Amino acid sequence: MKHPASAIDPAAGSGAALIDQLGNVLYVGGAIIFIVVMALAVYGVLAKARSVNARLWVLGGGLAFPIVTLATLLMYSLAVGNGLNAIGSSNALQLFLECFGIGDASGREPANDGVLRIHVVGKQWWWEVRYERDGQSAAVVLANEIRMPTNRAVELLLSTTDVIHSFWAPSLAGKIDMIPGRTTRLRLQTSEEGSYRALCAEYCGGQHALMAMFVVTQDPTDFDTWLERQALPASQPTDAFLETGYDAFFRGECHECHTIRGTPATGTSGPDLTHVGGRKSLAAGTLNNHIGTMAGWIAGSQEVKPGNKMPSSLAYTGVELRALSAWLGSLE
Ligand code: HEC
Ligand SMILES: [Cu+2]
Repeated sequence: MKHPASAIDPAAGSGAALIDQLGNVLYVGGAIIFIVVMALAVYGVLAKARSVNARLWVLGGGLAFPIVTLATLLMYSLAVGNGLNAIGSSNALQLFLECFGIGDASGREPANDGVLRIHVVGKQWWWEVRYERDGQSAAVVLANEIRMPTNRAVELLLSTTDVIHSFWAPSLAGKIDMIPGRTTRLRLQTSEEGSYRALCAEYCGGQHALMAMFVVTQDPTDFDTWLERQALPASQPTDAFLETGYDAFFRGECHECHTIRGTPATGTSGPDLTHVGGRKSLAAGTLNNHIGTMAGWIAGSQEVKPGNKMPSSLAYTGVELRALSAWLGSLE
């Protein structure tokens, strides 16, 4: 199986794959130049002074060679960097040749048509995720998980409400900071279905290491089905047990911090829980999502992630806690 977060084993057709190709050229090129220079140094020590043409070496090896090599590498890396913002580019060499007018760039779409926009807001220590639909910037709100269709460009608009965070999905794209007062942009695209891990890559306080999430890439039809479902309000409890869970939620302080669309819970300082049961992880990639971890998180959030902004809820009985966890788990 593919590694979920590896810059050297990137998802096919992604920005990370372009960066990987660029990296390989630089590593191999650097290694070859190092070997040649070392060989020349040894030769210089051993050879008789007279057999060396000093002028040729200074002008050729000291001036012409670095200028040509560095200029070529600069153009190559600029071409790749530019390609990361274009849609449908998959090959670093092709992008480089296009700088000289070689090859066909006409299949490339202009930057902004038909792009799916997703807002990602960094918080200490979780991620709010909002999908734009029909011109609405918050048509679908969730947390700690991004889903996107394969073979389609997605534009992330990244911001933060507190300190600097940094979004890095190593298998999919380069890293970009989330800076207070600014919106940064990052393009994601891949042809490969999978579940990739993203992490916060800029120290942002005590639980920085537990600020991760998943980027799930899926078939466009599956994605559309998923997005339709995310736009719906939460389903009502269907039996007495889930009803107990629902009541437990509203007896506690949960609704002051969490929104569950379709219920009276409209708090905004914590993640939107409308479809929390359908997510892969809890608490920003910290726990796999199932009834056991849900109960553990509710009763022991401060043990799992000390200092995070959700208090542990110790007032529930075992049955209430189980029912509450089952109800939240049913919100898919
Ligand atoms: C004071 C505000 C606050 C209260 C009260 C609160 N939470 Fe939270 N909750 C948060 C914050 C903030 C997070 C994100 C924590 C993190 O991952 O760093 C969170 C995370 C969660 C998550 C994980 C969501 C995800 O997608 O990762 C669940 C589930 C949850 N809370 C359920 C509850 C329940 C149930 C209650 C009531 C017993 C509750 N919360 C009370 C603020 C709150
Ligand atoms: Cu962070």
